[in-house]
Amino acid sequence: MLKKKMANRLNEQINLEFFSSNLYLQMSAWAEHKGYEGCAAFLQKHADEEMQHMKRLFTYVNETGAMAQIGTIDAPASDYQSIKDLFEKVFEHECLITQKINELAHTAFTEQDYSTFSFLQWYVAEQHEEEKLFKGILDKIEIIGEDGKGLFFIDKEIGKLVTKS
Ligand code: OFO
Repeated sequence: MLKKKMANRLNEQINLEFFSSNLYLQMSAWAEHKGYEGCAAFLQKHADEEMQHMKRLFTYVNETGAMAQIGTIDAPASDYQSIKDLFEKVFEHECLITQKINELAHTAFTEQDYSTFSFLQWYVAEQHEEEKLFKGILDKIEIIGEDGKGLFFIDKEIGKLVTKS
């Protein structure tokens, strides 16, 4: 049975995962608009993954005697300076999510809610993967460079990630 405090925190995370999904979907629209089809496809797929993150939490809250509560979801930014700027913002956002997951795990532990603590381990591992993935993309952008045909190759490389995962 979830305590009120824990249920509230998990509901906040449901909201954040929704926001992540909307953010990446919005970013995919920007990428599409600018002609970066590979990035757009990748971001769309990632938006779907964020919905899965949301659903996993949604189900857990409902299954543990509380009720999932969807709140107001902030509108995501829709303008970016460049592909590099966009992925820097993705990376920053993922670091924020990691921090939030760590705070959730801390709350679960200190509340002696070991079931939730155990449930959250999936997210702890997932955030490690997410940070690695987006840091890798930023490294690629740095290596290829945005001059000349660079952007074309960056878009191609990021597009390839859609089939990899
Ligand atoms: Fe991108 O990990 Fe959920 O929010």
